[in-house]
Amino acid sequence: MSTNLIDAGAIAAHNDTLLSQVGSDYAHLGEQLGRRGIDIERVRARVAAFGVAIPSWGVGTGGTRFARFPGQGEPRHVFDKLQDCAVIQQLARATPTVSLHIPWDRCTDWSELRQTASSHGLAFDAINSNTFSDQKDQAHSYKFGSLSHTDAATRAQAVAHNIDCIEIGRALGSKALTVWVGDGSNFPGQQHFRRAFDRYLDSAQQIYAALPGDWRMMLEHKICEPAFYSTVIQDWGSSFLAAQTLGPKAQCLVDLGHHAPNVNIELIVARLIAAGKLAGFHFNDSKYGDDDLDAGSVSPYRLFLVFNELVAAAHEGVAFDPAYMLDQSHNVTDPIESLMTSAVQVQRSFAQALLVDRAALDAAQDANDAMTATHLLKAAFQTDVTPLLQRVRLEAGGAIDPVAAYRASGYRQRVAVQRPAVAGGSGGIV
Ligand code: LRH
Ligand code: MN
Repeated sequence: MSTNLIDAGAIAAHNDTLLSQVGSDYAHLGEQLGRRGIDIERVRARVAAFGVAIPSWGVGTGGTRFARFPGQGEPRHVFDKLQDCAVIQQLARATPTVSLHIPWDRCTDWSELRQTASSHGLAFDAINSNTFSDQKDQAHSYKFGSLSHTDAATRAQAVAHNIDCIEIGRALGSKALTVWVGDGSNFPGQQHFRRAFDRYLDSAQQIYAALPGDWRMMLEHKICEPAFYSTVIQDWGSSFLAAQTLGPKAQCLVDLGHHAPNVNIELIVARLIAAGKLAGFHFNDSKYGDDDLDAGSVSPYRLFLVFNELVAAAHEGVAFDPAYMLDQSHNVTDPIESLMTSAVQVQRSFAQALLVDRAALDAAQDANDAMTATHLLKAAFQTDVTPLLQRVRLEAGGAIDPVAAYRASGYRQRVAVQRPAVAGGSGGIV
């Protein structure tokens, strides 16, 4: 059983104050769903089995290019980050895995890290490489790119780093490598689009060749930033082309914030599912650019529509196994509170998508009855599944209200004493 960083007695006392309320709300929801031919216990079992990975880089306070304002008790290293992830899992019970980023999470003893994680009841999801920033005493700079750089030695350096990440992931029990590159250009004419893509493919093929048999390579597209005229893997089309070229172990990762405003992301998800190329997700929310805001905090209906595509495909027996991960930057909130709230929001969108009357929707679509079709989606989205999510947490030993239990625990104040204060400073997301 994992370590209890929050006193289990305090969680039980917290839950006791809400037990009867959750009981009656859950019974009422069950009755409502029953009238719609939905067995709440079946939905609860599906939701209880659902988990989303925490980005290790999200447990520290994030920032922008302008500034970063660290909070109290900032994690100092990957072991502090794991401890904070354990608190999130202990209270919200929806995040059994952590996605690491190298070299931000570099440590000297990976087996010790793996043991620490399992002592917290945590495992490792995809490992993220980083060829978008230069490390101290790095031979070749990534200023003008990495896997697609015009200089062969720089490309080789970037390939070697990704292969190093695979070795680290193997030591941690991870089964996937996420490759996001910032490669691109800021001026028309600066980059030869086709040659840059060919160089990227040549480098990616060398990384692909180093993948263990049961691993996946997740290619993450992004419309802009840090390059602001063109990006080598700019959209799902470029990512799909690359994944097709590389082979069956290469798939496309959808970061919700990596698209132009108002792009229909749920349609992209449907295309990638149909092509057997959906790797998974980096969930977050955005209003303008890659804002990395908390998932579902701005457009919860959009998040629901993504899950509607996932649940519809699974319902129709399409075989796919997307990785669910958060990727957010917490600039003004306690990261632990944001990550718990976002994990529950993602869980909520999945639960709501399970409530869609698929047979009625299929019939309405076949009959071109647009009003009935959209009403069927809204009926699911507008169902308050809070009592179901509370029940899932309660049954799993978590807190009915994770943020309230977390604040009552004084955990942040406790780690603030153990972890020296970090001065504010220049920008950067971590
Ligand atoms: C790029 C990105 C990528 C990570 C980074 C922290 O914007 O979404 O997934 O490597 O954020
Ligand atoms: Mn991402």
